Amino acid sequence: MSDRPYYSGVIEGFYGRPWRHEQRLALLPRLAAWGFAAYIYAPKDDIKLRAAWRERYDATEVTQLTELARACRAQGLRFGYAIAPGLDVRYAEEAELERLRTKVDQVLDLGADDVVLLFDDIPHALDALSRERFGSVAAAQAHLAEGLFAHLRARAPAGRRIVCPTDYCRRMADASGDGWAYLHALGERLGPDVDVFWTGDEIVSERIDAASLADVSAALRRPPLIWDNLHANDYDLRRLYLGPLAGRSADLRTASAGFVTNPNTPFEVNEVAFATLAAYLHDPVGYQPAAAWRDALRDWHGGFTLNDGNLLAAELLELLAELCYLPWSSGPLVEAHLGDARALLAAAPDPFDARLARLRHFADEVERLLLHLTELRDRDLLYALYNVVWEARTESRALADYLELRARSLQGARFGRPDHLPNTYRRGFTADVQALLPLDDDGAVVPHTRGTNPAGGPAEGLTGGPG
Ligand code: GDL
Repeated sequence: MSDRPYYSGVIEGFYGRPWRHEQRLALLPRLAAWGFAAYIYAPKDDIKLRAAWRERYDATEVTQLTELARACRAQGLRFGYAIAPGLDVRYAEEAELERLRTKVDQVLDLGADDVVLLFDDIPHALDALSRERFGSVAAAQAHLAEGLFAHLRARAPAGRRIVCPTDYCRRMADASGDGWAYLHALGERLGPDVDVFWTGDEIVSERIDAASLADVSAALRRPPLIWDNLHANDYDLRRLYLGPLAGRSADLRTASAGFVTNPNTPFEVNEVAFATLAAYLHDPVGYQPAAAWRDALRDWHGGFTLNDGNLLAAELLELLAELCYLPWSSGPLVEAHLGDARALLAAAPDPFDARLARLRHFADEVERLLLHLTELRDRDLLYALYNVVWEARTESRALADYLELRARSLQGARFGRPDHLPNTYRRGFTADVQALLPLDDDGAVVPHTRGTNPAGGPAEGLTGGPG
């Protein structure tokens, strides 16, 4: 076990549009109130953090980062700054280490507490000179890290120093051939005061527990610091995650050096991710996802004021969160509706089946949700939710309509929805490829073969067809 305090908080570590300065400033008091220890600035698309990591921040950026550092301090939060030189750094050139030190000095000067060196999502390859000098990626990265950290130990001894390895989850370590040797070599070379990030068995892990950390802790010679991507949505921007933290065991707390969450890219929709993580970290043993989820929604509800001054109906907020739940499932009631739809599709058509009426009502409710959301006073919140709820509305209506037609034994009739231009619904490059490569129930690709109906969606006739 490490003698350093448990590290907890939020890492703004996703791809896509970074949060705005005012948003970060607004977030910090909330993070402090939830009891988190730190905020880490790590947006992949701050160009000066990754692609142009050698470039110094300009005067405006320095002013903002300084304000951020001050605001963290005022809230009793640590301010972590991440830098990701790995796309093009030449490890063997000492001048590169000097550039890294100079850049990191700039953010320490403006008040950063902790420094994170990111080696995630970079090629597993070294330039010729680095290969010759270091022989392995681990040795090259450790040289750069320890070169930087030796400087930081002298300059900012109270700061935390964190590395994100190139293999940062079990799947990657298993897949890359020498992944475990890489982690072992890194663990051997990094000072014992350095923390190492780990996202679990997967990049987005359904479960993380102490047992699953045993071998990686041994390889790294330290308990990892959990970087949780449970609520990250940057890999599929058609989705949002508003379900509770779940699948993180109580024994994880003592088996890890800390826990930070990398949440949904849209700033406005992370209340549930943060509040439920806070509840879990506060009491990992007593943590109940369903109860924490309801508490979080209750606290978030005040943000859903409509134009007429009333709040969005509580059951609609719950429906919203159920539609956008967790990566592997919708919320329990929405799953029940999906189960009804599957059962109806498998049964003989029956217009009096009660499930049909329930699905019609469900489509009406999703419609009502979208309608009321458009009346939100917080327009940024609406825009963050818009696409996802719009699609949910369109698809739940299509499902109800299709099942209705089928129940009346009219499914052979081609119909297009009156509000769809012919052949525009579910089209575009990505949708077209998804139709060519549909998934089976286990998520494996089953290529569409001529004459069969692609899996994964209501069948014939819904698009109106090209003619
Ligand atoms: C990743 C990236 C992260 C991204 C996340 C989810 C890590 C360590 N790195 O691979 O920036 O937001 O997946 O897509 O998780």
